[in-house]
Amino acid sequence: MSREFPSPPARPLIGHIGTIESEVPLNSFYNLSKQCGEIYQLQMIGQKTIVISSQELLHDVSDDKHFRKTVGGGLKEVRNAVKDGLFTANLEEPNWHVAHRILMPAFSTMSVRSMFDDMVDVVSQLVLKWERFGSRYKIDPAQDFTALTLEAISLCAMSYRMNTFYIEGTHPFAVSMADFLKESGDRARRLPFTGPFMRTANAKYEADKEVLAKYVNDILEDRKANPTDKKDVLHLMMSGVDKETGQTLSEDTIKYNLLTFLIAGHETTSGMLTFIMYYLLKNPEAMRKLREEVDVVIGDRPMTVDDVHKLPYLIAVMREALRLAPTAPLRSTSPYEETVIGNGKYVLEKDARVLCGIYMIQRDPKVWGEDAEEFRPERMLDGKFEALPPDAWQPFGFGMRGCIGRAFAWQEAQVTLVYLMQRFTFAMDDPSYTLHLKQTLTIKPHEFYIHAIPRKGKS
Ligand code: MNH
Repeated sequence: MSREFPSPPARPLIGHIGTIESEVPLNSFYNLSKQCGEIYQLQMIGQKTIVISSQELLHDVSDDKHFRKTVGGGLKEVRNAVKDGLFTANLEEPNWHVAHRILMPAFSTMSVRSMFDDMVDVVSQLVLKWERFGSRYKIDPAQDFTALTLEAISLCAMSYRMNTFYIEGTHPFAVSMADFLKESGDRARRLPFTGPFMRTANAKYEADKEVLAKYVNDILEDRKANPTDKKDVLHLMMSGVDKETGQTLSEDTIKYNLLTFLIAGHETTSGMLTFIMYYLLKNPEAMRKLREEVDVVIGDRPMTVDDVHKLPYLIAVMREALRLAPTAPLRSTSPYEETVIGNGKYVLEKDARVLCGIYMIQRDPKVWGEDAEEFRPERMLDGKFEALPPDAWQPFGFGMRGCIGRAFAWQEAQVTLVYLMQRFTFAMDDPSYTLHLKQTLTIKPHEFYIHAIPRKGKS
């Protein structure tokens, strides 16, 4: 049994900070897992981080009784704007428990079904934009899908139109959010004593935080001034009572969670849609099968909420894209007590910082075979997904702290992809493009552009 794990060469004082590339840290984590194996340790600013990258080890630490989510690194910096909102709260914080109990029902499959019409509204705006621009226009799918997912979460959850499709370029809120998240990540990698000297970056950071807070404030004030009968997520936030404690959510807690949903609810889903576009364009046979499924099952009629159960190949495509490109590629956890994992091989000390390399784990050749790096939706079909070993596929996190927006993201992606398949065929702007990643807290394809060609007689 070992307590110390393989480690790449370190440098004095800064340890492994220089070992991890700053543009796409994930590439370094991935390469180190090839080099060091399923568990390795890094020394970062005096703190030891243990990185795991196999399904077996992920399964061992996916256990709410013995492990808890830790909010460190970039995520801790995100707290500067959202404090103890659902995503960034520590389990010791009572507000997490109260907000979790009040808000879980708002994102159940049933509640999400009731958001179907609003989702169609938003997707229709994207379709209209791409139809108007026509096939010659070079689309930045990451940007347009970001507009889509931001509009969807604000309209569906808050009945508030940001009107992201009616603004030149990227919506100021989305710009501030992306910059805020980027700087939060950068701060976590900077040496501690350099922070105060980053004057320009710090001023920009504060300004971005204000833009975010201002929008959330507007959304809440707008609702107070214009009460509605619609029982949306914002309504539940303002009126919900926790059955266990009798507590309601304070105004600050409402704001932190509104911002949490706007942040957590859009980057991951837009990244997922962009990766799906990439993988479908790189794998024409998968594109063909998906188009055929949509044409046969739905054809030209408008999609209904019940269609989401009738498209197994679409679901396989979504699962396979999130396997190869989990848009939240890393998560952190910690054992409450000293804990042995890996079938007696490894000892984790109490409170050890464990980084789960979901991105690597979902390519574990022991689980996925020699073609693990290939996009093959067929491996998710015909009961094969259900027969996977536990936690082999874990893009939405685990247990108590798992994603609250999973059903929402799922339905949103289904509606989007069905509408896009019905209306367009697609081509890559540069057919020789190969995937490189852009990483903030999430990942998406970098500098990937497409063309959308309206299907004749389909509009
Ligand atoms: Mn989401 C937690 C991935 C869409 C709101 N989400 C998580 C976690 C992962 C994750 C992983 C756990 C993180 C951790 O352990 O530190 N989320 C995704 C992915 C998609 C996604 C891959 C889309 C694809 N998430 C969404 C959407 C919303 C949302 C949409 C909002 C509507 N997610 C959350 C919130 C949490 C979370 C809130 C925090 C839950 C908690 O800890 O209580």
